[in-house]
Amino acid sequence: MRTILLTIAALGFAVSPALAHECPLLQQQVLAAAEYRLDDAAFKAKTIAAEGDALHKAGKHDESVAKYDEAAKAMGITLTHRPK
Ligand SMILES: [Cu+2]
Repeated sequence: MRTILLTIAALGFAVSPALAHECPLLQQQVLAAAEYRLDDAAFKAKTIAAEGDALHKAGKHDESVAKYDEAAKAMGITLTHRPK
């Protein structure tokens, strides 16, 4: 049983990057940076990040990543992308 679970876990790791892309990681970074900021830039970034989340859920991951970069730029931060 343990071996089966480990195999499933290993398969999940192998497959998930292609499926999930890095959008959730980028969203985390944007929201963490915006969390305690009340300025317009952070508000704008959260709005753009919400659009990015919608694109991610629609399966448009490249467009989603671009949105998160736009959100980060609005706040003057740089996101750490996962190496390709
Ligand atoms: Cu995505």
